[in-house]
Amino acid sequence: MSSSPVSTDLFARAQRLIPGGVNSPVRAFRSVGGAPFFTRSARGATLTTADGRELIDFVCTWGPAIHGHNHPVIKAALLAALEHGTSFGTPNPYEVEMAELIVSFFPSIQKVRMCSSGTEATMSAIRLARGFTGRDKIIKFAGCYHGHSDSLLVSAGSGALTHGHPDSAGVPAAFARETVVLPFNDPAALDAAFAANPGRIAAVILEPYIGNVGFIPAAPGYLAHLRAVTAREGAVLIFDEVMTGFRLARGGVQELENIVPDLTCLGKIIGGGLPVGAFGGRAEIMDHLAPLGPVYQAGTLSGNPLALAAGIAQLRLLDELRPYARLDALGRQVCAAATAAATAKGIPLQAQQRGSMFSLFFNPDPVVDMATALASDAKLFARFFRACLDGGVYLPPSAYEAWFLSTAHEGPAIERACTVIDTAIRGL
Ligand code: KE4
Repeated sequence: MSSSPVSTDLFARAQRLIPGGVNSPVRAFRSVGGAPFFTRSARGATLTTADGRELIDFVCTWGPAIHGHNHPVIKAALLAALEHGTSFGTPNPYEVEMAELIVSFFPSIQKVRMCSSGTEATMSAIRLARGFTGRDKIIKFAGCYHGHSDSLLVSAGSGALTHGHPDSAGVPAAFARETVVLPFNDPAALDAAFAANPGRIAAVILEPYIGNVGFIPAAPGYLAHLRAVTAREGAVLIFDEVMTGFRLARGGVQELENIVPDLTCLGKIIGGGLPVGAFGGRAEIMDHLAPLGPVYQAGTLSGNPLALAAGIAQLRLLDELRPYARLDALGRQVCAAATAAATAKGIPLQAQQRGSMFSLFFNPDPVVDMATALASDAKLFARFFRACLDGGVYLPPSAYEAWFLSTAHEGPAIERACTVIDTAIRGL
C-alpha cells in the first residue's frame, strides 16, 4: 500500500486528464523518480501533503514565498481586496501603488508594465527591445530559463533542461535562428558574437545570477563587461530578475553588482503567491509600448487587484523586515551542513549560495556554466532528493534548479532540515 494513498489516487486521476499529471513539467518528479505528492495546504516553511505529511519546503513555490507560505499579513491584504471584487478590467489604485513600489526598489526602472507571469514579462521585453532597436537577433545564455516563449526556449534551463529538451519541439527554426546562445561567464564568447553580428543584436537577456541550471553567480566583472559591450553596440541589456529580484537584495542583483540594465523583468515575489509578472526600465524604451508606441503588449488580468494587493503587502513586509542578512545566514547554514557531511563522506560537492538562493552540485569542480553543471552527478542528486524527502525535507525535484529559503525557515525548521540533509548525504 502506498504511503501516500491520497496523492497516489490524485496523481492517477490527474494523469488521465492533464499531460503528465502536472500543470508544469518540473513538478512531475521525472528526473528524481517516483510520483509527486499533492499539497493540501502550506504555512510558514511547511507544506502539508494531501496525505497529511508535513514537509520542510526548500522550493517556496519556486521563489514567491520569501516570507513563508500563507503569511498572515499577505492573507489579510488579500481578504480585504477580495471584499471589493476580483477583477475590474479597468485601471485600479493597486496598479499605481505597485508601480511606485517597484520603481522605489529598482532605480533603473523609470516605467513599468504589469503582466501575469514571468514568461509574459520576458517575452514582452524581447519584443520591446526588437521594436525599439529595429533589430531581430537576441543573445541568451545556455541554461538560462526565461519562461516558455518561442524565442527563449533555446538551450533553456529549468524544466526544459531537467527533461532533456533544452530546445523545445514546436519552435520554428526561423525563430531559433534569431537567438544566439552563448556560454555564461565567458566574455570572449560575448565579444565574438557581437563581432559576428555587427548592428544586428537587439538585446542580450540573462539571469544575472542563474537559478535555472542550479545556482550560478556571475563571475567578478562579467556583468560590467556585458553592460559595457551592450552600451557600445546599442543592444538592450535585459536583466531577468524574476527569481533574483527582491530576493538577493532589495533591488536584486543589479543592486549587488551596481549595474544599470536597460530593462528588468520581474515576477514571483511581486505576486505574493498570485500570478504576476512585470517588466520595466528606461522610459525612452518603455514608451514604445502601446498605447503610446508601436510595440503591442496586453493582458486581461494584467494589474489584477487581488494579485497586486498580495504583492504590495509582500513588498511592504520586505521593506519593514529587510531580512537579507538573516536569509544569507540561513543559506550559509544549510550549505555549511551539506559541505561538512560531504567532506566526512568523501563525496565531491559544490555548495553555491548567495543569500536565500543556493544549489548543491555533486561535482568536484565549481559550476560556472551549463556545461559544468551537466557534469554534476544527477543520479546521485536523485538519491539525495529521495533521502531528504523520506526525512521530511522537500528539495527542488531537479539537479538543475535553485533552492529557496524564507524568513519562516529560521529556528526549528532550519535545524531540522540541516540534520536531515546531513544524514541523507552521509547515507549516500
Ligand atoms: P513563469 O512564466 O513561470 O511565471 O516565469 C518564467 C521564468 C522567467 N524567468 C526566470 C528567471 C524564471 O526562473 C522563471 C520561472 N522559474 C521556474 C523555476 N525554475 C518556474 C517553475 C516552473 O516552471 O514550474
